[in-house]
Amino acid sequence: MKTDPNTKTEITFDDFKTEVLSDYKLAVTSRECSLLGRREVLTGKAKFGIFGDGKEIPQIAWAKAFRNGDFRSGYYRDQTFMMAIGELTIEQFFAGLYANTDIKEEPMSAGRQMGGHFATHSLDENGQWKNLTEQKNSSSDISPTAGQMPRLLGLAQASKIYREVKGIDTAMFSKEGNEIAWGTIGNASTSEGLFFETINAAGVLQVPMVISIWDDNYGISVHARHQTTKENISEILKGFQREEDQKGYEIFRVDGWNYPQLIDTYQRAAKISRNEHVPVMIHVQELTQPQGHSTSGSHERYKNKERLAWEAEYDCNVQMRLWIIENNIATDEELTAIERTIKKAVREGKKAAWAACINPIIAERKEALSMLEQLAASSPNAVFITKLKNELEGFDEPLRRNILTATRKALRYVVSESSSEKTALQNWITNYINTIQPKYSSHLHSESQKSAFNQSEVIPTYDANAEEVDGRVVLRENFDAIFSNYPEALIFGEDAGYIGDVNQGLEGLQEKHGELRVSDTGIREATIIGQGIGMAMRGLRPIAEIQYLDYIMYAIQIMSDDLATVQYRTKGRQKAPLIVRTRGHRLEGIWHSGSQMGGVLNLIRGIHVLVPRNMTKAAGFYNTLLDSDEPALVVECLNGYRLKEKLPNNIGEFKTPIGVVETIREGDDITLISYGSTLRLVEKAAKELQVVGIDAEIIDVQSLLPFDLNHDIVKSIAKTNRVMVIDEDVKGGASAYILNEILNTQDAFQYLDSAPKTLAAKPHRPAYGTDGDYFSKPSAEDIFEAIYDVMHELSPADYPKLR
Ligand SMILES: Cc1ncc(C[n+]2csc(CCOP(=O)(O)OP(=O)(O)O)c2C)c(N)n1
Ligand SMILES: [Mg+2]
Repeated sequence: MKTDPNTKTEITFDDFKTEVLSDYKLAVTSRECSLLGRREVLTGKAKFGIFGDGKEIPQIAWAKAFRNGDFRSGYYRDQTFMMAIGELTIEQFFAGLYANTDIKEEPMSAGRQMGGHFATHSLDENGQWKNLTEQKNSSSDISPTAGQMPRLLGLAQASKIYREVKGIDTAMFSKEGNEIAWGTIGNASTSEGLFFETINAAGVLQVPMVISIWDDNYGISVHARHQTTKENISEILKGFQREEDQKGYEIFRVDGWNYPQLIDTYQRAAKISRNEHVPVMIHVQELTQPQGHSTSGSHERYKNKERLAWEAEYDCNVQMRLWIIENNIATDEELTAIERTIKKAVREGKKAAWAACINPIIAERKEALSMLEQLAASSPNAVFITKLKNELEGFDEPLRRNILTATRKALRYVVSESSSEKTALQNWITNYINTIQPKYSSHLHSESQKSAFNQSEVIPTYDANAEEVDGRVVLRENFDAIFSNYPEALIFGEDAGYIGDVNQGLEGLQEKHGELRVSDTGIREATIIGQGIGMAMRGLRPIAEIQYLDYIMYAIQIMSDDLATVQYRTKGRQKAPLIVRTRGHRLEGIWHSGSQMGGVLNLIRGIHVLVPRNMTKAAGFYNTLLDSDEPALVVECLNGYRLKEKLPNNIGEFKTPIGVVETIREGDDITLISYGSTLRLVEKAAKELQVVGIDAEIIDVQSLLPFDLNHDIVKSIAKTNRVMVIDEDVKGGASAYILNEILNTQDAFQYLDSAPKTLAAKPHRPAYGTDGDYFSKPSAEDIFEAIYDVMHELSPADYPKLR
């Protein structure tokens, strides 16, 4: 089904005819998949369908320009393209629709994403890189409209880095930066901020990115007049057009039903972008949606008769067919015969895909039925068990949950019996869940050798007369070592380049390591993250700097929807080990003091969240992360850059372990759990509590996600029998998360002699003045009094009320 990527200049008519007919066959095959796919949803075999009908021909033209090593970052309309590059068969198309959980059958996501969300495998089954230069690559799609754009920027930038930075081992990733990152987006989705942010950034960076806009005049039911100024995206983006003396974009416009023009346009676009590293925009107009937007509704509701008639006439497949006949390439009869054969092939592929999806479940059901039958034979409650068995047997298209519902419910009928059949069923259920659960839950994190969980601690060591330096110097020296040791590492962000970041943790490093590796970016947090995701997907080790934690809100959507889900949504076949560096906690004012940790923690499961209390700990985290293959957010303490720390003599080597807490003060009366800047206040309060005879143990969490993997906190609580979690997030935020871990995961309840407490900030953000912090976040006095109150409750005589 593959098309020939090399459009030859001089070919015989037969060659030409073969290529054209092969393209037409592909267009018809893809269309037939869309038509049958819709029917599968309407009859209930699949849950939801969104297809590429009406966009076939431009995608075939695009595929001819797409080479090994190139990357796609697109959206749900691109099935024809995926078929054209040989990465989607009819069976796989239907396996996606049916959500087959076997990655061999459904290589896009093993049933985790709805159909129409495409991907190729960058990693093998052990999480090792494949040679990306020898295959055609598609980054894994996400559903939020325009969410593919930030990543596209990074995929394109990687080529620039590989072409221009010396010393990187490019063997698996790039051939002299000759790869194009190809994006696709719907016309309506260009209304999103992420689209405009990416377009501007790619123009500034001058990266080999070709963005195709599939314009069908609609976004679901909403017409272009509500979406786009002048109803024409390439018209309003004209100002991006490059000029003789000014860098910018090359912009093309082409009709989506014009096969020869499309081929010509894509060839020209590829040449410019690949050779010159110039971004290109292709506005593909006059596209249609033969079946409407998706299976959720019909477009007859919002398109008038004229529009529907126009769409029928300008359907790109219909136009290609006409063109073939008009140019005497093939006859109507030849084409009809081709269409008939394809219809049959798609029907058969669909059947095979359904069998591959349902047969394993039917086999699992057979086992369950036999267990139930045996259980019934051995139980006085046979009637009830047999009823469950019959129900399970009655499903024409059983689901795994039907199997578990029947078997788990059956156990309730034999709860007070004892028989070998009961034990057998109990074991069967446990084994079944253990086998099946990973199909739905694996690979939230890397499961490779390089997983951050496999990294062990390397303690910082010091000369006897180690110098005391500002914390930022420890960081700077460590980043210097990182850029020397890892040629593929690079850092970028607002003010991160020339001045070496707002706190000078990168001072002098641009001069030393070059403008491409230590660079300034525009003010555009979402695409800073996108640069990182894309480059990390292509084998580089980016560190994306978000200037302040407060501003991560602009980036949190893409971190949550894209970065956090890369491993999970590809079942471990893609990764983006991006390090996000930021600084936060306790400075001043509403937007420079933020600790929206609870929100962050809940939104980015899949990314490690690390909160080092000082710059040595932070540097150690960067060293650990660079040796692992996972994404992480590191929040440095904003008020810690000028505090003195000893300069280790093993800079670049020491490693802070991930998911490991540290006891920083030992005590017997109460365990205090905290992290980041608040820890210094907790330490101060603990010293003052000592004076009144209260002996507090302090644990630095360090790593919020993952959390205390060794369960050291509960060991401390077993000793002190009391616990308080203190942080500067709002109530119910990170402190509630920590307490939940302690109570539900570590079962600390049994050791507690006092109610477990949290002490958090006021629900508002801090006022700007120096007193703002004191009256908004827990102060040393608040901490002292809260702990004192716990002890007062325990023994009012020893600890009389303070006020
Ligand atoms: C952020 C976000 N908002 C809304 C949606 C729901 N949605 C899915 S597709 C779509 C319309 C997209 O239209 P367009 O970009 O023109 O692509 P087309 O489907 O027409 O090819 C909408 C609103 C979404 N997926 N993501
Ligand atoms: Mg549209």
